[in-house]
Parts: sequence; structure tokens; C-alpha cells
Amino acid sequence: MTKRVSLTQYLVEQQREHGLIPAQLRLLIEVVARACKRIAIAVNKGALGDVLGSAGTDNVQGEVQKKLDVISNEVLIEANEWGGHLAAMASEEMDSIHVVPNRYPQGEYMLLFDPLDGSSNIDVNVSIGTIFSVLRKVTNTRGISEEDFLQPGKQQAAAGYCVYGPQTTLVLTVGSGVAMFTLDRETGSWILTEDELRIPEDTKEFAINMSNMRHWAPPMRQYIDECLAGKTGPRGKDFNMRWVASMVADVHRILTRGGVFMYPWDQREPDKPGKLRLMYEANPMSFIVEQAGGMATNTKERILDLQPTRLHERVSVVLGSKNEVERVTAYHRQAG
Ligand code: AHM
Ligand code: MG
Repeated sequence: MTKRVSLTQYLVEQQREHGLIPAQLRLLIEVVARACKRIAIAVNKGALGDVLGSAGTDNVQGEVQKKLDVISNEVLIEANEWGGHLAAMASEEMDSIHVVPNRYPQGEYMLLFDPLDGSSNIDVNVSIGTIFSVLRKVTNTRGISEEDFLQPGKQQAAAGYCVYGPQTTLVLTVGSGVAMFTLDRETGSWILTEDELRIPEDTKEFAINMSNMRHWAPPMRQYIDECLAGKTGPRGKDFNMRWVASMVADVHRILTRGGVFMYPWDQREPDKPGKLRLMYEANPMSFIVEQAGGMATNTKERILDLQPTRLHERVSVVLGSKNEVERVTAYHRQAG
């Protein structure tokens, strides 16, 4: 029988080899992974668990919350509050940060998450997921505020996501490559199923919501026009398109077989840099993608270098296979 490596064993061995996972961070990752298991169970129950449909509330960005958005948020908060590994949490679904209550010890990490990404896919039984990002509290001051969270993505201590799809898969980086774990439902364990994931530098597959094409900036339209022109066009090859509309699922495909994912600026709301959130979606995914040899920009700059100014800030996203991200970014830079 091939030896199975559990998440715990992987984390312990990573700490021994690279010293990147101190005890508090290990606890944090294991607690998040356990919370994802609980969310997976709720997702699987679907209509039988009365978890589908709208919660009847709006989040801070004015989006209608689904029942599963709210449930997943509660599961993550409850699971992470008491362990002593965190100082505070921030979520796409909460207006402001959630400071660890006084009755528990305060830890040195801060956790950010999109509890249930791909909300529009919940009710139609298509893959959805949880995305998380871990920062260190760098200030020595007592107490914690939103300011502590406003660190560029390159300072993340860890990032990961869990896809609730045909399989339940956890993907993780602590800054020394990317590992993938699959949930063994019989034993309830996360088992390492791939280590040192690499995104191919070249690809013939792009992911973008094409229905918005007429609203994009000219360099974005140019890039897609050239892909669509196929073999006889300037790129000299045919491209394929995929769009799940769950960032977790689209990024997971790119980690598995390459591709480029884009959610660009759009002229309907010129003051909004994009749809996706920097702190809960773009930063953790960019960290993972870079750790797998890919690239991530906001069409002009490296996402991980961006200095956040607000917790719920939005950003344009281009990430995945290096040579395509470089091309999209070059078109935008040339356009000024
Ligand atoms: P959510 O966090 O509210 O689910 O929104 C983010 C999602 C991403 O997962 C996905 O890439 C995008 O929104 C899909 O947007 P669209 O419906 O415009 O295709
Ligand atoms: Mg999301």
C-alpha cells in the first residue's frame, strides 16, 4: 500500500524541513481545514439541509447573501475564535473585523476569508469554495484594528482554498510551493494527493466572463480578440475557453492544467477597479499561483505588491500561466 501523508504530517514535516510553520500557524491551518470539512458537509446536504437560497440579508458590498455564505462565515468564526492562534479575523461577508473576544488568548496571526466563493453557483450544484489568507500582526501595540490588516499580499504567511466539487480539495501554500490535499470521506482525513504543483508557462485556455466584453478596456479586448482569431490570427493557435464563475474552481483548473483567469475593469463602473476583492480573493490566489510558478497582476502591477487602503477593496485580476499573464499585462502597460 502506498504511504498516505495526512495534512498534520505534512505540516509537521514542512516545519522540520523549512521552519515555516510554527505551532500557532499549524493550529490555524488545521482549524481552517476542519472548518472547511464542516462547510463541505453543509454544501453536500443541499436542499436536504435547508441550506440553499437567499439568507434575506445584504453584505457590506450590497450583495445579497446566500444562506451558505452566512453559515460558512459562522463556521469559520466559531472554529477559529478560541484556539489562541489569532488576534482577529476579516471576512468578505462582514462589515468590519472580528476581534478575538477577551475570554480567549490572543495569537499573533490574522485570518481573512471569502467563506463561500462562487455564491451564484450554490443553488445550481456547481463547484464553490472557501478562500483564506493569513497575515502576521506586525505592530506591537495592544489591541487590533483594521489598519493591522492593510498589508501587501507579499507579506502573507499562508494562503489556501478549498473546492467543494466532485471531490473536496484543499490547496495550501506557506511560501514553499503549493500542496494539494483531498478529503477522504471515510476516514475524515485530508490526504496529500499532490505536492509541488506547477502551472505550465504556456497555455491555450482562457477564463473570462465574455458577456462583459463590450465594456472592457481596449487592451483587454485586443487580447481576447487575438485569442478568438485562433490559428490564422496573430497568435497562430486555437484557444479554448472555460468560465465556471467560481474563482476557486477556475483557479483550481489553472493549477491543474494551466490557463489564464481574468476579471478586468469594466467601463460601467469606471471608479471600481474590478469585481473581485483584493484581500479575500486576489491576494491569496496570487500567492498560490506565484508559488506554483505562475504570475498575477492587476493588468499593470504585481498584485502581491499592492498596498491595500481598505479591507473590502476591489481589484482587477489577471492570473495563471506566466507567458499569457505577461502578454495581457504588457498590452495594458503599452496602452498607458
Ligand atoms: P462571490 O465571492 O460573491 O461569490 O463573487 C466572486 C465570484 C468569483 O468566484 C467569480 O470569478 C466571479 O464572482 C463570477 O462573476 P460573474 O458572475 O460576473 O461571472
Ligand atoms: Mg468570492
